Amino acid sequence: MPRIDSSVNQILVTVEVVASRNGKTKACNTCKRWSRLSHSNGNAKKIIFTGLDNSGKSSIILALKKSIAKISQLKPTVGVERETFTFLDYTIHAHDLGGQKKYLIKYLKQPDKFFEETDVCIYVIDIQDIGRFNETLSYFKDLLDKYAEMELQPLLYIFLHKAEKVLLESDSAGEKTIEMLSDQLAEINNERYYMEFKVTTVYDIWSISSSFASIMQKIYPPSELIEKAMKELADNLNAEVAVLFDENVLMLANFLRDEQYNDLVQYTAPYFFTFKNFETKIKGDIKTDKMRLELDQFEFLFIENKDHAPRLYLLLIGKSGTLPGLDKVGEIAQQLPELFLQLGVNLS
Ligand SMILES: Nc1nc2c(ncn2[C@@H]2O[C@H](COP(=O)(O)OP(=O)(O)OP(=O)(O)O)[C@@H](O)[C@H]2O)c(=O)[nH]1
Ligand SMILES: [Mg+2]
Repeated sequence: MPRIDSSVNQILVTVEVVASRNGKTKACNTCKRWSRLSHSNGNAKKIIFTGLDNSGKSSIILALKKSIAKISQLKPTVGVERETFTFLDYTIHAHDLGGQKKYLIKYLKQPDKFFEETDVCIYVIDIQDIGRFNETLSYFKDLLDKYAEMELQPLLYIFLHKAEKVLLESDSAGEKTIEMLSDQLAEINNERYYMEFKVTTVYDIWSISSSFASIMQKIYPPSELIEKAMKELADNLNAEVAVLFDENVLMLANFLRDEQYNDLVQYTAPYFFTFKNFETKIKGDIKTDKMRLELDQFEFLFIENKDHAPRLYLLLIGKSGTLPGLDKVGEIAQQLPELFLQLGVNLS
């Protein structure tokens, strides 16, 4: 890397201040970009979806794939269907185990074939199907016994599903059902496995996506997730550096392709914040929510996310001519709080 003179006085070569657009940024393809960039990194996880037939396993997977419209056309799953998801740059192998009786018998007879190397087991129960509670509790017990025999320690997530009445209306009977089921499941588990309960419905997609995000947090430590999110952002924008700050110039997350860029960040970030503080004093209607700076063979973009409280600031550094236009970068910056929220990372 060439030597960089980090004196603030010499940095000011060109500052391009771009007028802000009013209103919120329209939805962009960020999510698609995140997933398109994903690739297997040898850190793939196996997630099993199991439970009785008709409990909603395949519907949950479609909800995660944002293919809600297809739920009405779902047919009972024949045997095991394998799906591959990407989450940031992790690969998730989801195994949707058809729940008809004949299949359950088969899985339990050949557990090695179906349950080996399970990292997470999502056990789905239709909480509206009271007549089949004993049946589902019995399969759950058999399943846990098989995991014990195989000496596996999957993380168990119980999706108490079809809970729209509980989540979207107030349904005290449904709440009692959930409590009763949770007690019985906990008793069967008898603290053998890590187990969490999630209340879900396809009528509230957030209930499913946030449950899945919390599973991801459990599998991958949040700091690692943040790092990966910033790396994906940098890769996506051809940036050498991507740093997220709060308004006190506190670094919330960063990705540096090379440690040597540290100095550049350290010296340029305060410069942008200083300029921001002058905004109110500048005559005329000059906005400083998007700034571009060129310095030698580098360019810098500084973007403010005004919709998030507290405000977030994204600093990108790239080789000259490689960073995208400010509008594109602005759209992506708008998506950051949502992404971090989904990861359960508290930025406030
Ligand atoms: N009320 C309600 N119905 C749901 C919900 N999720 C799924 N369903 C319905 O439940 C039925 C069964 O859903 P599937 O996803 O096919 O169930 P499955 O567990 O995959 O069933 P098998 O493949 O046979 O094991 C379908 O008619 C879905 O529309 C939900 O949250 N609430
Ligand atoms: Mg199915």
